[in-house]
Amino acid sequence: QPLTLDGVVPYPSKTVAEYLAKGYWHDQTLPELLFATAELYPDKLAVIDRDTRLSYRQLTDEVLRLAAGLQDLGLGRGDRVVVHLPNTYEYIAFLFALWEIGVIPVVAPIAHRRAEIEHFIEIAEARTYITVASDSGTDLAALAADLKGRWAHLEHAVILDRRGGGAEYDALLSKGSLEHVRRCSPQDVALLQMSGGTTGVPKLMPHTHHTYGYALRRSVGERGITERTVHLLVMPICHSISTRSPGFLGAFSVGATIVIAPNGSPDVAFPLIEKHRANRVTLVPPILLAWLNSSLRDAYDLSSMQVVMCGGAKLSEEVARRVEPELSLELSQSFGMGEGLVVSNPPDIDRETSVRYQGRPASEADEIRVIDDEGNDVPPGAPGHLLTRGPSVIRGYYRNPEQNALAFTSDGFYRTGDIVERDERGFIRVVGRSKDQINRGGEKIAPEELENAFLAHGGVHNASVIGVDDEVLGERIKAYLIPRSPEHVADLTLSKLRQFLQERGLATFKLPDFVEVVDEFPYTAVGKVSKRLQRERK
Ligand code: J2J
Repeated sequence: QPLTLDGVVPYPSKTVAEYLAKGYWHDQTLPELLFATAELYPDKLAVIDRDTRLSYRQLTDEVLRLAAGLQDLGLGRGDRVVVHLPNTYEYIAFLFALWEIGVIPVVAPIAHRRAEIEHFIEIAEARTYITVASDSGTDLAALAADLKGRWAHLEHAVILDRRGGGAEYDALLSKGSLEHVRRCSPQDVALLQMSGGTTGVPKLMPHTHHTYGYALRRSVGERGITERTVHLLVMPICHSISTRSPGFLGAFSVGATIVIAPNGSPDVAFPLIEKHRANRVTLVPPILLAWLNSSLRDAYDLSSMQVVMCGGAKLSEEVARRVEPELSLELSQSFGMGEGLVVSNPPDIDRETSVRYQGRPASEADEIRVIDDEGNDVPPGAPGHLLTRGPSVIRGYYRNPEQNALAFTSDGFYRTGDIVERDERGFIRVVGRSKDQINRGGEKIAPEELENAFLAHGGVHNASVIGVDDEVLGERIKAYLIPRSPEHVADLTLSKLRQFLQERGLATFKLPDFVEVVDEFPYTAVGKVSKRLQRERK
């Protein structure tokens, strides 16, 4: 029996039946996917992380022990647990162990801080918070201790050592081992994942075993991932790029190996490629640019690397053109979103398409509409708003009817907020954005969240936050501030404001790159702050 989780918009039963009948959704949970592969390839390496190398058999053994430990904490089907870990194999073990006992992980990037974590614990009524002792100088153990007293539902905190493992992890592993049986339904919510922000507080996306299973199978099929793939995972591990596009789940569906890197910078990634003969990687554009321009390229043997997948933000054509000649790598662009849809360029596509387009849907079930401001479909080649619906796309955010009314049509299409052009063949190019969001090298920032934080500053009368063009990151964050009074101007410097926002518990990647104090904002005819004019004036 599927679990009903309050605050989740269900798929119409007709759609469920159709997706199952047509084979888009399989009768398989995510742990079942891992266990099936482990039967086929018990001794193949599943994951390499620092000095840890786990075969599929070892990984599944560890998952079942961890599941026993988590069950011993009193966790069970439908409970929510916030998982806030850096790129480590323990993250993967926790996810499978939680799924194994039917618990729903709420996954948070390690860059998140107090403000985001509090929000997730509260909205999901989480029973446990799993994190590391510290990250980049922030004491997360202290944060956990502080948070634990705040809500009756938050019963446990599990604190790993700074880079994973540690006594609390070992204690969870010491409770024996569960037997692998189905404890949840593939139709259940598998995880709650943060969406790229457009609103004052981050929204959570409920993905089921069905939606994730579909997405990872498409991604693996499209991009030729096989048991011979050695995928270097460098992007934040909880992002859907690292999880299901194709990510570790895609890799585990075919018996491939995942090599985990803490990040994608050349000095970290290149030695790992050489050491483990990695042949695939997924990068965001600024990291790809760093690889292209790195003086370390000659210092390491990168000859095993075959395909670089790039997505998350617009890749400029000039940079795209450099990849194959300079890195001797196949470039596979992709365009996707946590809400579901991912398109990518097939491997055999011509060079011009692979450079200029981000891809096309892998299946007719991935429904696409490109419409004008009035809601009419536009002809091929014309720009329009992208709407999408399908077996990978959620039908609404978790516990958020207000945003759902705006972001989803009544017949279940997600309004992506992206402006795209689709050619006669169905290939998509991203040409702009209608949503109020900043894409800083693949990190998504909601201006409204920052504006709200600025408004809590005693010296700020009003705030408007925009993205300004940047050669490397695509965009950077600029805040225009109107001071309460002339005496306050001295407090509104970039460094003081960054410190203020950090103390409010905001993740570092959301802090502004530039601040400008102004007397007034430009307004539109209807009296709203005109971000378009601000961008033009900057
Ligand atoms: C321009 N904008 C892009 C691209 C994403 C695979 C790939 C990416 C994501 C992702 C993902 C872009 N060119 N190539 O989850 O599984 C912008 C769009 C989009 C938003 C979604 C995956 N690729 N974008 O980036 O949820 O604006 O997912 O709507 O983080 O990133 O961001 P996110």
